[in-house]
Amino acid sequence: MISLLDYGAGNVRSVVNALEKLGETVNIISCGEDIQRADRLVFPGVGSFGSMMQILRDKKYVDPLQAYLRSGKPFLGICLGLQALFEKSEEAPGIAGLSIIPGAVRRFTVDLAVPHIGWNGIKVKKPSRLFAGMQGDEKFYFVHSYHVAPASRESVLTTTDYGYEFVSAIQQGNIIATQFHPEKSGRAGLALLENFLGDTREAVIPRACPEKTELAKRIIACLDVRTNDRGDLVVTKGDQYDVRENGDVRNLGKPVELAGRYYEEGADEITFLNITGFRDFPLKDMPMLEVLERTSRNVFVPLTIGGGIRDYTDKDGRHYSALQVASEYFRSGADKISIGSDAVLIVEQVLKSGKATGMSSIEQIARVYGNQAVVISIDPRRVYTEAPDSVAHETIRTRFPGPEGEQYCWYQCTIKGGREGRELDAVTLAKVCEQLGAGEILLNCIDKDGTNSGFDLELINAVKNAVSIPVIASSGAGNASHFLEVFVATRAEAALAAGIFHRREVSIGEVKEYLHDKVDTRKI
Ligand code: 1PR
Repeated sequence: MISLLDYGAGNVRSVVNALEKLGETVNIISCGEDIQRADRLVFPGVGSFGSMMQILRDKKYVDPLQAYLRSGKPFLGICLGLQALFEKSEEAPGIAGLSIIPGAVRRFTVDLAVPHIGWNGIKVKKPSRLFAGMQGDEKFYFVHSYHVAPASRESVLTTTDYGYEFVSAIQQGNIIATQFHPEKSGRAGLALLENFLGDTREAVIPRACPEKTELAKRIIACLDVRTNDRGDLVVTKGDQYDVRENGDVRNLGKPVELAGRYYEEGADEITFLNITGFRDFPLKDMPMLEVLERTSRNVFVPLTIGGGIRDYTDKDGRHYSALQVASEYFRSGADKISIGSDAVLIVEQVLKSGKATGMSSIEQIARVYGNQAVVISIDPRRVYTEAPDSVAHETIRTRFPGPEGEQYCWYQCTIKGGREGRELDAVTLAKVCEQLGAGEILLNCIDKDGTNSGFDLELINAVKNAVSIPVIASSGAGNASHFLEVFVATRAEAALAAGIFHRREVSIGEVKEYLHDKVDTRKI
């Protein structure tokens, strides 16, 4: 039996799933006495430092936790569960941490995208049983804007490079804590968790630790999901967003099975988009919740879910906030949620009124679950224009002139799955969403979707150059070389594809093999 501290702020289901996969029975802590009684404790922190410490205080967990940590019993902290061990954090000035390890938590000061999201390596600084049987060149999944800075090097177990070298795991006696998420780090992460559980393993420094670690470019598989005319939930795929062929919704497989296949093939992340979420309320018969629950039992890489995340009033007048919808998704196994149509409407409102309300879905979800948990999915389409100043939008000079020879274009945001164009451009949308607290941009392109003709590099550069959060390039991948092209010609942190993977035209493994030696990716 292993105890797990869940203070109710995010996706702990994946940690429970990973521990259960390894044969453990998990006891969820529900009071301070449970902490005292625990023999082994896992603390997966989620959300923000300030709200975490507040909840721990309100629940009267701080004293028993400190007593547990001083008892010498095994402890594994994950992400904020590592940061909590320190005295203070720049994320919440004036709020004390558990102060078990001298030092502070600092925000990244790098000229790179923050949050630091994705798969990065580790440099092991002292022997630990955590690494028994490992090569040392494995990558683990990180998602954070702050990192710990211990006062002394004694407790440092691993470091990682992101702009500069930061501490990515600590070990002090039986206290082990990692900034990365083992429960989201595929096979390597499960092996590390197993080593934590098997406390008789020999302490080692793996042989092939890198001298410098690198954040891998991520390859993401995307599953557009909807109910077909027979009422079956299917993975479908559009051709410039038209998912019907001879009148029927294209059926490319079942969501849970397909996600499992992509995990095995080496996808670094999996995204589900409930593409009719804008018209069906996602919590009504909850098929996507079940998809997430079932997927997260066997898939140990990050899961994103989008579609229908917005405020909603049902036919009986009952109101649901976007935050409630998102919370259900997080509880069911999602690590990030993605907001499409609602983001466009929010930004229009902010631009009109000149200020943010603090109450939009983006702001509320980012406040509770952290910026990294909020992805903005943009569905833009090209609109050509003759001169950059003839429209009130961010335009670009294009290498692919329009039908009338127009040299310029802007990218019009759409809502409702591309059905409705709005007077807002993708660059402005991305910038405002970043200011509101979004942590990542999923950048689709209606013109390119399903065409197999390669990513829209001009669009990706225009958006990437306007924001400092990570950008996922999406739409148009037709072969492995398109992935190389997007990583060489733009600074996108990740590339997403759907059709070529669903139709088995190119596998994720083949993409990674092609990129080998050219672009750093996570090895399968
Ligand atoms: O607006 O918050 O309810 O979210 C709806 C979500 O559903 C949005 O993220 C929107 O992108 C998505 N969506 C809505 N309609 C469609 C459609 O196809 N008819 N799919 C749709 C968007 C685009 C990508 C696709 C890539 C890669 N699909 O997700 O996977 O273009 O495809 P490719 O590699 O085959 O070219 P809300």
